[in-house]
Amino acid sequence: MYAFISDTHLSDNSKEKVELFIATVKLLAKKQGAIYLLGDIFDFWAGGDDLKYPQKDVLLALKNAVEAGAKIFLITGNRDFLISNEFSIQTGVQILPELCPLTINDNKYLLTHGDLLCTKDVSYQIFRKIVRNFFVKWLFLSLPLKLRSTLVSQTKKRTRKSVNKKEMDIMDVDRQAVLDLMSEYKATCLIHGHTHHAGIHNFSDRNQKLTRIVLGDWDGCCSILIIEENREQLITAHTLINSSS
Ligand SMILES: [Mn+2]
Repeated sequence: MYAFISDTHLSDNSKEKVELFIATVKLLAKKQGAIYLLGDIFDFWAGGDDLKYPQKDVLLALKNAVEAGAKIFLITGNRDFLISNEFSIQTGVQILPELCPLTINDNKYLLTHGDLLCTKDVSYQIFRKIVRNFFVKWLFLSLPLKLRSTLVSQTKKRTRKSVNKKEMDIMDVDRQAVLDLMSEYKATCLIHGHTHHAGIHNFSDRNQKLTRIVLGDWDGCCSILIIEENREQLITAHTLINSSS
């Protein structure tokens, strides 16, 4: 069983979500599944030394799941791109590149967080390039944790303001960017999150049938994509847990 989750945005004011996430990971580990975390699992990751709630609990849950036999992979999102190898050492979770091909039963999937696909949001793409620069990351991580936390909450406030002003269309994925990446990786199904608009979109390009599966956030539908026996199902974490109890 393959499970895909993104945009849980776990933080210290989302205890219910944290518990649901931990229960989900535990259950998937029991089923010996492969879990793909596709970014923005944490509302913000300020560095490996920021181990207050919920980071500590989540890390422990992931470590236990790996020890119980689950294979867990993670692609970072725009909120938790500072997750580093240290995280991998602490948990046993394998960190994947921002674009990751995956073949399941001869089906070619491409996994990504999704922010890379929003090419119409030019100001965001510039910001993305700057903050992901190695030197900028190093500089930020060498600041004291308290200062990093202050900077993070200020940036979050500012982003919320600018997001409110931007049109929906600009912040959604760009069709051409999707087609280009899928053809580059010869993928027939793209799985991503980031936009929080859960759904399965079937379309075609040059006579080829393609699919784009968008994972939802965990404020609304708490979505999980399950791929099992060649079947793709977008369900809620609650449905998964209830169906197994
Ligand atoms: Mn995101």
